[in-house]
Amino acid sequence: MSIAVSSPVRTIRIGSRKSQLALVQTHWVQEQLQKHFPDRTFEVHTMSTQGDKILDVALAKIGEKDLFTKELEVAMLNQEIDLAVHSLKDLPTRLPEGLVLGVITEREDPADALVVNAKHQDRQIDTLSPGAVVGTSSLRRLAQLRHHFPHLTFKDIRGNLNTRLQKLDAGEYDAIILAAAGLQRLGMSDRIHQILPPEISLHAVGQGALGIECRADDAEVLSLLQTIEHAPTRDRTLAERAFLRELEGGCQVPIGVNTHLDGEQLTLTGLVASVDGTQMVKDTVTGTVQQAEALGIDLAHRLRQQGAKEILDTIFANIQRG
Ligand code: DPM
Repeated sequence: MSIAVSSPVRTIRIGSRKSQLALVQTHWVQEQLQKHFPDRTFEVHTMSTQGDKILDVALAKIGEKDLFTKELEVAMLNQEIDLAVHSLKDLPTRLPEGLVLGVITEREDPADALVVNAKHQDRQIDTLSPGAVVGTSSLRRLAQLRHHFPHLTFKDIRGNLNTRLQKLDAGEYDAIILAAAGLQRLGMSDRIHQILPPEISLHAVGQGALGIECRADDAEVLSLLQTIEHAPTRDRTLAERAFLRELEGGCQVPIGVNTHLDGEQLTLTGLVASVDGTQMVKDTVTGTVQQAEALGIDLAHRLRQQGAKEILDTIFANIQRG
């Protein structure tokens, strides 16, 4: 008589930041994986990152690219967790040795949204009164909005989504700009007053999608992750990320993008702007999805020829000066 020896099935440990949005995203991933692999155990381990702790300094001044990912990456390399769920736009375009972007899941609406104080219910971004105070701490949003609406006043805003909405409702701001995707995932779509069209605001690279990072040599986790891949989102965001990587841009630079997929045809628009919104270069490239990353690189080269390098060098020099 022979006894079947079954190796115990490995529990998969999913790492997450502790913010409400991060947890909603992580639990969604856990649920999807559980659906595909009902016999396995997926555990969530939460941890704080540097970006969660430093709340009083403008993000752009901190300058580090891995602010929201580093602690999770260290835990992965130390075998304490097996994968980490990130908002793709917070995941640097270059990952530490030994880690890879295992999968990209389906994107929500990648656009930026205008959220207003109740007294401005009848206004849109282009009808806010001169001097109206708009809250954002994204250099990308700031640069583009200053360019189009120089009569508005812009003020830094930090904290999680609920904190920001409270500050808006308390009257500290007339309006704030947030990613539509974050509001949608938290069940607060009703707060989206206006979706900003790409002509006004090109979104951040990867905005609205989730990126799941894991160890490069963990074939088992890599194969589990394949079940939740969304190919159209992958193709679009790989082009966007190649564009950003080629420009050597971090998370906090005035670089915006927009992608459009029509069958096999991928169109990528990118923009680089100065923080004051006075200088702006923008271009569009089209190719097939198989060329996604090459398209991103091509667009970066084109914008560099049009002056993007000088714009970015000035910004980096200013950040370093503090
Ligand atoms: C990055 C930026 C912001 C976040 C910069 C940018 C916004 C910072 C701010 C790279 N990460 O977009 O130009 O406004 O202070 C962040 C949000 C989400 C992921 C919130 C938001 C949710 C949307 C998503 C913060 N990271 O952008 O309103 O998952 O794409």
